[in-house]
Amino acid sequence: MSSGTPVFLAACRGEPVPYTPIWIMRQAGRYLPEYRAVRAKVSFEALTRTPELAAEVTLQPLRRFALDAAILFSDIMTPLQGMGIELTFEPGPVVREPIRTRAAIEALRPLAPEQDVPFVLETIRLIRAAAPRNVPLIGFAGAPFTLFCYLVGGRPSKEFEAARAFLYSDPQAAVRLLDHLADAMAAYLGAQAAAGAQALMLFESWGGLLAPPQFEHFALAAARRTLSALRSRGVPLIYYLNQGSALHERLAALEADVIGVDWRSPLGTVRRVLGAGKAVQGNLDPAALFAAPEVLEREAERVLREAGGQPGHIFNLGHGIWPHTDPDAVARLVDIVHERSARGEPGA
Ligand code: 1CP
Repeated sequence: MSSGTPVFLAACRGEPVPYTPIWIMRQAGRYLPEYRAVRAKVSFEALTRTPELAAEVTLQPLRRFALDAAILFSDIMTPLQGMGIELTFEPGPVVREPIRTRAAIEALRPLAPEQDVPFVLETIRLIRAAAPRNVPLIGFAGAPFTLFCYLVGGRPSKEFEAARAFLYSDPQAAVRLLDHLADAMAAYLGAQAAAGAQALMLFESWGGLLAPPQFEHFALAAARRTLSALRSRGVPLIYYLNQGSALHERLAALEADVIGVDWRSPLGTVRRVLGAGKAVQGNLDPAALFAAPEVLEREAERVLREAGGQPGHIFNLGHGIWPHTDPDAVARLVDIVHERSARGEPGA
């Protein structure tokens, strides 16, 4: 690691680090009383559209915990509003007119980030001006297929029946919509990097619903389109795949530096499947934060051990932190990860 490179960025690139960096998906959120105090006064949507407030809640967890990265406070659906999609957060995203026809796909506008989502770019500038230098800012977007699930399905769902049926009933139209979303997210993430985001992450929360051939043909092809367009930005690219245990072998050739892994797959297995060129991020079960301190410690050590004491591991949860988590458990987790990994145990 060259001196001065933040530990999180070095780990993304697979360089040796003095300790394993940690950040937590949804680290700005309802489990923090200071976040709830802000949300008591404004709606979620107003919060994401007011740069001073979105920057403030992004910074809140950094004041409490020695986290190694910040993540922009926004939502994966926010840029779609800029493309002419009407939606509300209830609290999950609900699309007023789900996209089901070729005409609806052709009517979608391309995204022009500076005009359509200037508040996101301004939020990034404010965070960069205020965040500690050794805590890089992660920008993010929804992966095309995950956005497709909400756009076609219309609302949160366990199975996303309408979206998955669409892949089979009109595969060409599905690819057209996915390509459109892939290009929009490439523009969106590129603008985030230009505004100061130091790593870019795609959330593929629903890719794990697909069988391997459909995952490859629809979800992965679209994600690849987005990531390839971002390669030249020179910032680490992270692809988080939820419920991906049957799909990891397909990710070895993806243009991402880091693969985010849910808690169902042991990191050792994932690393073997991905090969040496990729870093991994994860993958503690969010439920482990409810365990007694010694159990949490044991579980965190197990994740470090699975990661193998090799460079290229960023500690995280396997999915977003739950709203009723005790913040003190997060403080303990951050300390455990830093202390154990700095001592070189129990990885080696
Ligand atoms: O009213 C409220 O409190 C709104 C709740 C909320 C919040 C706090 C939503 C609606 N989005 C967010 C913020 C958010 N969403 C962040 C913040 C940055 C952070 O600290 O991590 C991020 C990264 C997201 C990303 C997101 N949104 C994902 C991908 C990650 C994941 O959870 O798998 C997904 C799938 C969404 C959709 C969404 N938006 C909101 C909700 C409640 C949901 C999930 C709906 C569902 O279960 O289908």
